[in-house]
Amino acid sequence: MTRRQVLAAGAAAATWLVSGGPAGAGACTGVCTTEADAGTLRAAACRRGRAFGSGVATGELANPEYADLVARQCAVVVPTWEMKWGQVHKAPDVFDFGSCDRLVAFARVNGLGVRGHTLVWHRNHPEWLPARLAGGGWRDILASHVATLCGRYRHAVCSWDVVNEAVEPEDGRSDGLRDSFWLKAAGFGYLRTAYELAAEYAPEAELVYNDYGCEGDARWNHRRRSAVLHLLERLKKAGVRVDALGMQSHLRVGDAFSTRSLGRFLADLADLGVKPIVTELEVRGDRIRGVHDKDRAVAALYRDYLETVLTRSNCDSVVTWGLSDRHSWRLDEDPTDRPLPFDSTLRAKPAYEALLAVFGK
Ligand code: 9MR
Repeated sequence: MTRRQVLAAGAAAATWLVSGGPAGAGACTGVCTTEADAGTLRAAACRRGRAFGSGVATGELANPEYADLVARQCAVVVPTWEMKWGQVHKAPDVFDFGSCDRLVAFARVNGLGVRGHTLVWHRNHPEWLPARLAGGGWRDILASHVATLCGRYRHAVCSWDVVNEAVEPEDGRSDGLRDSFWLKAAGFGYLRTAYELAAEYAPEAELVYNDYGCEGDARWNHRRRSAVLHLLERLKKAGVRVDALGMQSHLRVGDAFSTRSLGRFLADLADLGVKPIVTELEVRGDRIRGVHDKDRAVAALYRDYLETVLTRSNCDSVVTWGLSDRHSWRLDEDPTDRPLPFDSTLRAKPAYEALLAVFGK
């Protein structure tokens, strides 16, 4: 089946897909091959036992040139939208896997792994969810959601963002947790239960806690780091499996950044037995004028940041939030920004060279 046939075949292709081959062996590095695609980000990362990938929306793959670029450069894809609760679980007893199945089928046909994003989040949820959780049935609702998604994609998803963005120090709680509708309905129990369920229904997958704001060196970054470490420690003490911290890595040139303090945070994670992975990387250069200077500055931060993470931890997966500037969510704020490795015409930029160089080290 060709890539385009798979995209057109939709749900039927996914049924074939989920009844297929073996599950991923924990992390997404199991999909690495380096033979056919020398010179790509995928090959450069795989050579050192790491997986490179990108966030993708199914609709973007309608462009064959872009689909080819993703298939060549990536070992892993992540649905940026299609797997979220609001898309797949629109009514309590109704699941819609149409666009998600097409993306997963694309991955399968091209030999790519899939990172699942995300089982629990306080955003992009269906309207019915908060009231139902508050009504007391949170455990059953969560169980049905996790069992259905993890079960359906058990043979495709090598790594799950089980919970996304559960800390918010600004909410003023002493434990640093976000005062979300999840927390209000279930307390800490929703976090613990989400990981217990994921371990049960996705036993072969890597289980990740995913969050933003742990990369930089501003005061708010330090507060977020503390809250994240506290949460991870609590989950570990509760006896649940959390394999990795997904560091979203939405970076911006000019923000406070220190390799030393990032190194300390990575050491703290190692003490907890939690591996960092990079899950949604892009670098905004909106404060820099001129394409040439902007591209250089963006590439330099890609290099400095990844060099720190890759040399000071056991990070084995780097995912950018899109490959081409054409698809970056950051362009909503500044349409002239250039935060991703390829420009809007799919030409490689200095950021791409920086990634290749860092992966080669
Ligand atoms: O890039 C994603 C965008 O297309 C979606 O509309 C949005 C809401 O679902 O989510 C964006 O991705 C977010 C990710 O899921 C979590 N971290 C922040 C990302 C950017 O907002």
